[in-house]
Amino acid sequence: MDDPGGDKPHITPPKTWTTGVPAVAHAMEYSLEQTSPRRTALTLLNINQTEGFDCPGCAWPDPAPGHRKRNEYCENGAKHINDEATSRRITPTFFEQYSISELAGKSDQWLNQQGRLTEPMVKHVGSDHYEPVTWNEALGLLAEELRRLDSPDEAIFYTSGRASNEAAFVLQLFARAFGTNNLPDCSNMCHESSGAALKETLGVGKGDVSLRDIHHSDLVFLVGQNPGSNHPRMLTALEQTKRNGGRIVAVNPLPEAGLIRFKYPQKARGLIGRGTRIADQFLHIRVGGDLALFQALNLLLLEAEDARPGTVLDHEFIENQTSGFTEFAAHIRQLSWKDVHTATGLTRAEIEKLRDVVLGSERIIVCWAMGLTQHKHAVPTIREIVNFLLLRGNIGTPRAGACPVRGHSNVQGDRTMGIWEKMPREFMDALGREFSFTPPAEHGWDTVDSIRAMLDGRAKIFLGLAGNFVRATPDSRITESAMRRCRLTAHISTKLNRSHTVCGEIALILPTLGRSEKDRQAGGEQFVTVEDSMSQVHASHGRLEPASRMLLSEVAILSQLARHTLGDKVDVPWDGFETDYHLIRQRIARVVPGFENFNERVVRPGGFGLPNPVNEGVFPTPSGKALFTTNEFQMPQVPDGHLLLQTMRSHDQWNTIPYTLDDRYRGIHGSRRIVLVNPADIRALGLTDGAQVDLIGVWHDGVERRADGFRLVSYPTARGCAAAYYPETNVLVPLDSVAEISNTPTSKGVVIRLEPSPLQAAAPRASA
Ligand SMILES: Nc1nc2c(c(=O)[nH]1)N[C@H]1C(S)=C(S)[C@@H](COP(=O)(O)OP(=O)(O)OC[C@H]3O[C@@H](n4cnc5c(=O)[nH]c(N)nc54)[C@H](O)[C@@H]3O)O[C@H]1N2
Ligand SMILES: Nc1nc2c(c(=O)[nH]1)N[C@H]1C(S)=C(S)[C@@H](COP(=O)(O)OP(=O)(O)OC[C@H]3O[C@@H](n4cnc5c(=O)[nH]c(N)nc54)[C@H](O)[C@@H]3O)O[C@H]1N2
Ligand code: SF4
Ligand SMILES: [Mo]
Repeated sequence: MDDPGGDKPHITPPKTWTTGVPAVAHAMEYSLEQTSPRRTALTLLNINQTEGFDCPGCAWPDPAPGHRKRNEYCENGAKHINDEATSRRITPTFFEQYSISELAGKSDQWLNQQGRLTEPMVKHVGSDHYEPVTWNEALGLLAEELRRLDSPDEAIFYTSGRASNEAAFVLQLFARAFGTNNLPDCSNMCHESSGAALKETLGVGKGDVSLRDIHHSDLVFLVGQNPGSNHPRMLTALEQTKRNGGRIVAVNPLPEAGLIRFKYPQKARGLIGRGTRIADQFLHIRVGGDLALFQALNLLLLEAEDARPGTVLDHEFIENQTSGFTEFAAHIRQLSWKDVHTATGLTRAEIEKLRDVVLGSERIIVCWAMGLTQHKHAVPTIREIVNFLLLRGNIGTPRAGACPVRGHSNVQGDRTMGIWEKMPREFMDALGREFSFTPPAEHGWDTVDSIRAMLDGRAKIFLGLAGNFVRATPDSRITESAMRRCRLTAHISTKLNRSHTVCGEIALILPTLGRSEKDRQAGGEQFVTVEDSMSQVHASHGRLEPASRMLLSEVAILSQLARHTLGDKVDVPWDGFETDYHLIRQRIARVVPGFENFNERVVRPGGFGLPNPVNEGVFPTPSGKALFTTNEFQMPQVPDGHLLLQTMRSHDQWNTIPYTLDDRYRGIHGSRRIVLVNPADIRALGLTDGAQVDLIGVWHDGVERRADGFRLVSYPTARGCAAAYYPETNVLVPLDSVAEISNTPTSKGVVIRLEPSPLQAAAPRASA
């Protein structure tokens, strides 16, 4: 793939602080490159305002209505919104000019930079070009192919977390009325491990912490998370925590800028001076060492209790509200400090210091993201964090709890709406009752299983609601060949991406409105709803003129597709849904618990919070108690001469889409084919800083996985570890390397070796 300008990286020392004036300037620069000053101003004035649209960036919550600022967004939110609001357009002439094979040779960045998709397009069997098609023809064709399948289970309906609640509800209803639970989503690659661990131990697969809890907590852990780039406004909340006297501990193999110091751009204090120091303690852990760390911490707490009985553990809570403590404690007491040191790279003294911080804190919150969820032992790691929180009664009480920080702005809402290949029985029964049909009983395929099914011909049609499936998924080459084996691939998208260029025999581009745009239907202007990382549900009103008059909303596309495919086979008012989204919300209110009087409550400024029984001290587990679990000690196994690679985001990208080739806070400029390695490891491997290397994935299936032409950058990452950007390195993540239980690809635990690159700098890249 072309890598524009990727050959001349410029490396500067990593930053030790985030945000402030440069961040605002960078946001404006990118926005003005994409669109006019007027449109930029309009988008920025409407982000995260009660009458405006929800930021399409991450799922970090907004402050309560009376507490919002005029500019309630971060640098990256501004970039994400203006990437959507761009004035650039892709018209049918573009697809005449470029064949699909040519487009498949372009970089992710180039494809995104071409602008908004404006008209439905089709690629017919045998053709290498997309050509214009009417909506009726496009949806008619897709419906006909769906009806021709031998079984509804030969179809896959993927969702990425930007889709609204309304679109998600309609999609899952359509898929189930059609007859399948094949509803994989980006969550399968994201927080699936969090959901699995929390559901098992606490009975609810979501976090139990509010913004207010964060502000007033005594101690907040940030584990496996880079908030300075990926949840920037979280730093504002953490600054508040610190002002209220709380402390912060960061656990990360990289000393990320946002974990160290933060300058707030909208206050004088952020513009001058040194800003707020964020982390009081930074634990420079090895990749994959977090299970060992929390087991060690739990052991130290048990020993502190032995030394001063009755002063450390919350016995009343453990006795009345939990089960499994005795087995857990017996197991933890066998922990070996040698193993802990090998797994974490931390000294006992560092962990003892952490214990002292914990002992000095009454109420504790643990926040985490992809650094924990994308490991083979992700679920046990998060279960061990739950053990840690339970020991001192830090669950189900204010200012404390578990906080999986979600990625996509509505990824949590999509799940609540039923986007899941294995929704629980109660949901399926309620759905069936409401619409008088019997939803399929068998679980569907998640993302990894969907790829396997496409590979061996069990799946024939792929429809994506948002997202970029072939770049988000592991083992890029294998996944692309899986997609190419399909009879039909179709994508409901705002922007062009690589998934549109990796086609089945027939392919469709179904262009749609973005969240920033006015959504006019026969029943008047519509709004949609979303749920943030802290279970707050609120409305999002588009404010811009649509990018093209030919665009349909996601709800309209899905409702029309359902009508084309199912006719009146099920008792669903698809037309009504398209005309007036209140009618969808009425049905959601009757199917999904917590959404009673949805239409009335969601129009209140700021919306409403979904109830979480854990906050009432109720644990809907089979035993009615919170569960201590016994987790076998595990750590990644890395042979000598190899490194453990984590694949991560740069500051200037949105998931699979790089906006620029810079990663400012880490001091990387002008290239993404960079691998960060500790200087001692570079020496030990006999390599030199700045060398060109290939990354070779090592897995036991004998397939060679290679990402070539990377520049080696000496960087303060933990020993034995390496870091490089996703999606360029997805080619190295084996499809079969997945987390236990959650089946999440192990994107943060890839065993690699480095080889000096045979092709030196200048040659164009051939690999994905
Ligand atoms: N600007 C921007 N914002 C985003 C996104 C984006 O692409 N761009 N994506 C959104 C989405 S969908 C998501 S899920 C979130 C992701 O948000 P993050 O989870 O912050 O994203 P990653 O870049 O994957 O970063 C993982 C962090 O975990 C650390 N890490 C890696 N391995 C380990 C480990 O084994 N242990 C520990 N303790 N730390 C580890 C890395 O050094 C890095 O700091 O961000 C959301 N927000
Ligand atoms: N190696 C590795 N792989 C990973 C990860 C990792 O850390 N490392 N992270 C994983 C994670 S956490 C996630 S969440 C996934 C992300 O995977 P996805 O969610 O599938 O990918 P995105 O890059 O967010 O999708 C971008 C595309 O969404 C479309 N889009 C944007 N806005 C809208 C909209 O409003 N409506 C519609 N219909 N389309 C829209 C655009 O066409 C855009 O090109 O990737 C996963 N893959
Ligand atoms: S923190 Fe996330 S949701 Fe908030 S403005 Fe930034 S990108 Fe948007
Ligand atoms: Mo994500």
